[in-house]
Amino acid sequence: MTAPGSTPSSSNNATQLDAVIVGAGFAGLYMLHKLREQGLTAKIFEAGSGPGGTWFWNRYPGARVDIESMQYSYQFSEELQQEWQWSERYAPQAELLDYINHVVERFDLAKDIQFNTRLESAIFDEGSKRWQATTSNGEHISARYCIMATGCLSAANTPNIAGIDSFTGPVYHTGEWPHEAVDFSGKRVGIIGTGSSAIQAIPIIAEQAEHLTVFQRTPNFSVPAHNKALDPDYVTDIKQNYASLRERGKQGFTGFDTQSNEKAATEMSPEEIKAELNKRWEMGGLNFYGGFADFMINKETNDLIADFVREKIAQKVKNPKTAALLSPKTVFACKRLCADTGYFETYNRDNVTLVDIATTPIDSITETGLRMGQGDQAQQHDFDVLVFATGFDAMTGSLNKIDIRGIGGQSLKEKWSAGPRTYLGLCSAGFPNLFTISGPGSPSVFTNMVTSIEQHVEYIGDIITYMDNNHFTTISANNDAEDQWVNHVNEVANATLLNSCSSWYLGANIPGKERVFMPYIGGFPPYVEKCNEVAAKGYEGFTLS
Ligand code: NA7
Repeated sequence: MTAPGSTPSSSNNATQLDAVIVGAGFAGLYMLHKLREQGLTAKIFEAGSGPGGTWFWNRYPGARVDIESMQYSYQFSEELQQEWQWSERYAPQAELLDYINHVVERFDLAKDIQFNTRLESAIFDEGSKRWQATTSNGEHISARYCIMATGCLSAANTPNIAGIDSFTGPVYHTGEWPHEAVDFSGKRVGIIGTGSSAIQAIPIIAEQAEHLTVFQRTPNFSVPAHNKALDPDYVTDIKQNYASLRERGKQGFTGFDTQSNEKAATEMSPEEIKAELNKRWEMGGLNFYGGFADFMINKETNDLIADFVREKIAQKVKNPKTAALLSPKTVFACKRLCADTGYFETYNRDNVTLVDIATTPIDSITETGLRMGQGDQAQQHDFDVLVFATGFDAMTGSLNKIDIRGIGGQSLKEKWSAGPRTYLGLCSAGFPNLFTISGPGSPSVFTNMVTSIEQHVEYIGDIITYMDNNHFTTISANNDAEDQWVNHVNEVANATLLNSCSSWYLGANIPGKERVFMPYIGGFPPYVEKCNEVAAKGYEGFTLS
């Protein structure tokens, strides 16, 4: 075993580390910083050629964060949050990447990151109690801890459509966008998907392209982002008392401050409800989540919001048939709410066509476009460029790409074949010293990801300190604690309306994937309280040995 503080070394051709970290996004970078501060040797392996995770890969036109930048940023360093200047309410992808590069430089992280390298396998060696990992470059690593900072939305999903390779023009996926600018001018563009990525990209592509055809399977709820340049006085105000905003964020259900109304709609008069809806519409973005305390559990309240947004869509889109097609039929926020800038208005342009692929599904991709329906019903749509905005194999996709094997050679992918099983979203029984940052079963995507990541990183750091102080070699989640947590995650999800649609939260967007609600939707504060209780009881539910 490598003692904490030792330098990485190679023995038996394996690089010896205290911790191997997979992924150089927000999670991996802070984990590296944290462990180095604790005196451990750690190294990040990252498939991309640079840091940034989500913000490295998702470079599609219009990509920007949907949580306000003053909150969607690290809070572990007061100096960092004071010195960084966000220019817009919702930072665009390029600025987020600048921020991440600044963090890498500021904390001198690059020397412990290996880019262009995928972790291919991580096998727990029961004899040495160490993780033995191999990379895409054929390297071997031996580490006491294996920390998966692989992200919740990192494995891009390209649907398996017949003839997919036959299209002769350029093909892009929003989640794997090229680094060089893509010029759509004078081009006929086809885009498949109308989720958050498409809703951000469509208005911008439509401005450039000769013609844009949008292939929609399910319409989504979207509210205006009201993005704008940040007022310097507002920024100064926040920075003078950043801690109080951060504290309000942590007290909020979602881990960010939405200026929540604590009342359920049932406790409000019709006038109050109307005023609240209008207020939320004006606030814009995911602040909509803070309008009514009962919108996720009470169908009537949910209908009020859904009808309100549907009415707004009908007002924005001139062609009533198009407006009806764009009008979501699902429960509000059953799929993640989108925040847009001129999305619905884009359909008023002459060069944009909306095509319903729910009624007439895509049959195949052809050399010149795609074909819908079959026989007499078949329709051909031609374009020069094809964009897949078809999302991700969420929460488990990036973990399943790695051959992870724990006690007795058990594969994590096999263990999770009927849905992911974790204790607190952090550890899975039978996989000692393996941690997932914002893994399935943690609040993750239902919260401000950066806040959740920081909580996980600090919690993992504390576990490691506890183990070192008490001379423990391994920590393992107990089966019964895991069962109870999985049941709790399911119970909480089942009490909401969110099981009622085919969202990526449920894995329902991936054919063949078990339909299980993966994130923990009990709220950030109760989750943190549970984690803290577990720690206070000497990591109850874990076996330390
Ligand atoms: P999403 O939200 O999963 O959206 C993917 C879109 O692609 C959605 O409209 C899907 O329709 C559509 N899709 C997926 N597969 C197909 C096939 N086979 N045929 C036709 N249409 C398909 O991904 P995004 O990248 O937009 O956003 C992911 C998250 O990133 C988002 O929630 C934010 O958190 C940021 P469907 O709804 O499945 O019918």
